[in-house]
Amino acid sequence: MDINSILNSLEAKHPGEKEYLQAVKEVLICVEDVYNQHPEFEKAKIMERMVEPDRIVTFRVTWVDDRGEVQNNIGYRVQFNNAIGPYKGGIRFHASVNLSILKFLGFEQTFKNALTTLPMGGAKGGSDFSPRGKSEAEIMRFCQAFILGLWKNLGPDRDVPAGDIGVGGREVGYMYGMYKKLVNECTGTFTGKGLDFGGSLIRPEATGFGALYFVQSMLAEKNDTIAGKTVAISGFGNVAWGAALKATELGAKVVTISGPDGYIYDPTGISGDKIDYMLYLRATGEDIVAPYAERYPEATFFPGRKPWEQKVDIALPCATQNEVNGEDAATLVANGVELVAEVSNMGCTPEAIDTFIASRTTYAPGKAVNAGGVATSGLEMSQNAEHLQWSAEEVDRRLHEIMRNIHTQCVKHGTEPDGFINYMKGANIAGFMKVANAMIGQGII
Ligand code: 2IT
Repeated sequence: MDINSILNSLEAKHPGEKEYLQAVKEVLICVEDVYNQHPEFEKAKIMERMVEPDRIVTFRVTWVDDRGEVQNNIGYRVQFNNAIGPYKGGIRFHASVNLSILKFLGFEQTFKNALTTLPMGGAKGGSDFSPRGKSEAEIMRFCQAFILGLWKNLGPDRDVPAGDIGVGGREVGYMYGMYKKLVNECTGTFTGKGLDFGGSLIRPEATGFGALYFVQSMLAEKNDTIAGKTVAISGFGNVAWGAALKATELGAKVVTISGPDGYIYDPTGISGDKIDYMLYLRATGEDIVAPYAERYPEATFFPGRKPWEQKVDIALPCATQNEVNGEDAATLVANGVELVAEVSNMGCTPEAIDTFIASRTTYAPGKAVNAGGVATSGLEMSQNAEHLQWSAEEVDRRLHEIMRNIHTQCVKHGTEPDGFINYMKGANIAGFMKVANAMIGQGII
């Protein structure tokens, strides 16, 4: 495999798609050696096929706002790869959404879903619609209009969307409601649904819980535990909430959360009702964390800054892609951070990852750490298919087992000769091998 020629040709075909090219480059570098040991991959042009989505659907989403004004947004669904199972991945509603971001997310999702061991292919979708400041009625009308443009491409054995940034239980409910009305069938087809209409217990918590189970395994590998450690979390959405809950339950102290307006440092620990308050902050729809410091005077708000400047034992980026850059990573390392686990997708820039790996800081990528979310979506699909609902204990037990298994795969494929575990390499190789073998088994299609 000639990495440079694949990247050059992708750059020529998709100029300016920087997040997508960044995600592809990371995987190519990590799997190069393994790939070259398999002449059948080269012969079947597996890599050239894997880096292009199977299909991209784009559509205009037209809706009417509360003032009666007509609004237009763009909707997308990137069906990246279904070698392992139906397309599966979240929907993102955010002003920054573009094709490059959804292609990077769909590409990552393909390997992440492979790591879960469940039969799910990779996809991602979304819109440049910003939920910020929108009324409940506007959000419902937008979700319905979005599904009018997409429903023909979905189905329980074809493509099963879920939530992501800007899409939570409420939005999934509105999209699923419209989808069900159009197809007149109660097949699951969305995950992250409400508990009363086919949703799974633990799904809201699953991304954060799964991440902390993964962190526990990473620490156990170093004969360490999480109790008593200080943790910096970024973001204040669903993922940050689940991570804060589980970290606190396991005896760690969460000292930061953040929003687009800056970050909160609470040296007394963000626990108990303070974690519930994150949900309230999110529900206001204003996308700011500053009010936390007014409500809890022991905390300080740092406007326009990121939490990575605080001295902590563990850093958990839980907000969005590239939220930890080279400089942030250098600060974390200089302050003696012991472990960095990306809970957001591609939360670290390549410079940040280089800094962690060069300093032998224990670091793991989002596609391994945050796979508990989509894994629990897979469990929701199983429950829907058998028309049953499992107990919270049952779902949590399976989630725990899946995260332990992903950790084992990373260690198997990522342990370097000096004993350092390169989780990025391990996750990429394990995910890649499963997708590649599935593609080989299904012929040239
Ligand atoms: O990035 C992700 O894995 C998600 N947003 C969840 C996807 C899913 O289908 O549950």
